[in-house]
Amino acid sequence: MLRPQDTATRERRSLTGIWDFRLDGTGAGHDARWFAGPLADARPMPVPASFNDIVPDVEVKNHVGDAWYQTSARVPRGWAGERIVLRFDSATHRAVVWINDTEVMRHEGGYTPFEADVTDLVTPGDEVRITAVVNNELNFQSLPPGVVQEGPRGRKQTYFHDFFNYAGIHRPVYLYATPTTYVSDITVVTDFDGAAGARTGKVSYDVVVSGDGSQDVRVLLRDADGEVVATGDGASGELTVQDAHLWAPGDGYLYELEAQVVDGDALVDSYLQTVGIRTVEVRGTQFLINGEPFYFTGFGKHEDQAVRGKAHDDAMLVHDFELLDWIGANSFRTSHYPYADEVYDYADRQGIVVIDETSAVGQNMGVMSGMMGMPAMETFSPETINDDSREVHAQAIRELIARDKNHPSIVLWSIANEPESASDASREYFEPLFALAKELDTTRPVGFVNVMLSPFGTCKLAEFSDVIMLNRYYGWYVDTGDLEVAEEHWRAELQGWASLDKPIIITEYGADTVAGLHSTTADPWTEEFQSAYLDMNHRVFDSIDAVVGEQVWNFADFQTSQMVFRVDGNKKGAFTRDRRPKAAAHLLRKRWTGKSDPSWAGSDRD
Ligand code: GCB
Repeated sequence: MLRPQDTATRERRSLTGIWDFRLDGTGAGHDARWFAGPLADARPMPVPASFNDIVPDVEVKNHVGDAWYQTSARVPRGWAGERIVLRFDSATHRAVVWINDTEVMRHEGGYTPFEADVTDLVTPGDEVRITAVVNNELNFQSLPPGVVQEGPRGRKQTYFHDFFNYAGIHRPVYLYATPTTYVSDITVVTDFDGAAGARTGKVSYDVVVSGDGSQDVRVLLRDADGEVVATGDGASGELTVQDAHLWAPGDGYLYELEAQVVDGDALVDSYLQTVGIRTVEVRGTQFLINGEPFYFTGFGKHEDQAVRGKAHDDAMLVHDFELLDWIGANSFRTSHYPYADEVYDYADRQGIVVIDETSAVGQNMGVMSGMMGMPAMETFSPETINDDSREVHAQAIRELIARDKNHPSIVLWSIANEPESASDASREYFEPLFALAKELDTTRPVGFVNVMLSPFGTCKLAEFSDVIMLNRYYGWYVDTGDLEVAEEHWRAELQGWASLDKPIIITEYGADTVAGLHSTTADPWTEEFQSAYLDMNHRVFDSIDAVVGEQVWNFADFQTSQMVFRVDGNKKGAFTRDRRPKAAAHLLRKRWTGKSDPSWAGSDRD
């Protein structure tokens, strides 16, 4: 599914703004046909935004169930004769959408787009009513999973992942128009021959055209200056780029492929696809980008901020990338769900490397159920995560790869974070999902993120993973505060993993740290401890060649559900939630860039 664009043949109208909104905890709105007229008793709600923190009301914050959104929009009169589409970039975790009185689409999964052709339901020049009911319940067949329990004060949502269950319409909504014969998909795969100076880039393309008109395709590839450097005829082919400028970490050089549908000399449709020419390969314990060993520095992130919750925001996007640059991070993981399209576009432009993750987080009853006071349960069983869940998971992988396949910044798919991975049941569940991801994209490695509860020697999924991704908290959740012992234990486990002859990325290591809390003895929760903890980890990583990356947990402090071991959220950020650096940020900057700030460590300034 291609994103809406403004091109010579296409136009879009953003529906972001303030919509009408009403909670519906009992689900009465469906039967009462709330979509069939103006939403009664509505309050204003911004789109995009999570609804939870907009209103200072615990009923809104912790709402479980349906939430209705409604707006009206005038369909541009110039769209007569065009194909008209309604598109949501996401709605968390599922939605049903109506145009006027007609249901036009349903979608499961909170982090990928969905759209419907509404041409027959709208009249250019007229106003339409758009209603969406968004549901935020998590169960064993949703991603992520959760359980809704009846409590003394109504229904309560429990889940097994460590971030707040923000919900709502988190990303832009569009009405857009294309010609009735149009480019409906593009796949681009790149390669190159030769060395710097005489490098020939190869861009294989595959363009899908839908509609009844001419199916003739022409493509033009332009360089960053807008010069056409290659052209092709036909829906698929390979373009050759002399003296190609590669996309590389830190050098987000992009070409632009224009896919045209033509009818003789007439232009029927035009779609613009950015292209970064680069290769990715796993060889032995090395992770190669453009044939060169790459070492990941950076973070696991979250889409999380005050007020907006998980809503996309360009100011925060650019600011976060500036901080990544400042600190010397060359990469991040989209823990623990697909992020907004804008994030990957910007990563492409900035030359930041991305590990792209599905929203399969919390498939592990062992990690959280004890802490949440829930009875012990099997993770994978007919009553819990089962075949239906796997189909939802498979669909999430399909939608992720379909949406993100053309981003040069993405070098690795992560199909799950910390699932239970030591049982035969987990192996049975996951084996076909690894196969699916590899079949859908033969150009990128596929992996999953392993949890501490499944240490080296016990994991039944590592054999399917091209890269070993480990989340480890030696010195924090185990050997708490005892960094010497933690270092021994950590090194011993890591040496085991290194024997598998696969690259290892440490996708999480971190310690909760309250900004401003200090001690001379580096006690847990202080800024000194966070720094000492990171130093210890770095000593371990530096002693093991198979380690090809370190991503600190987390880039910034973030909101979680209420738990006794969370203080207004998770505090493992190198930055606070409002993006102020903790001491650890300066330490990381020194390690990753060699630079230190004048205000920090005065004795070893640049
Ligand atoms: C993990 C999870 C992450 C948590 C983190 C923590 O292993 O992957 O979602 O937030 O630990 O801080 O406990």
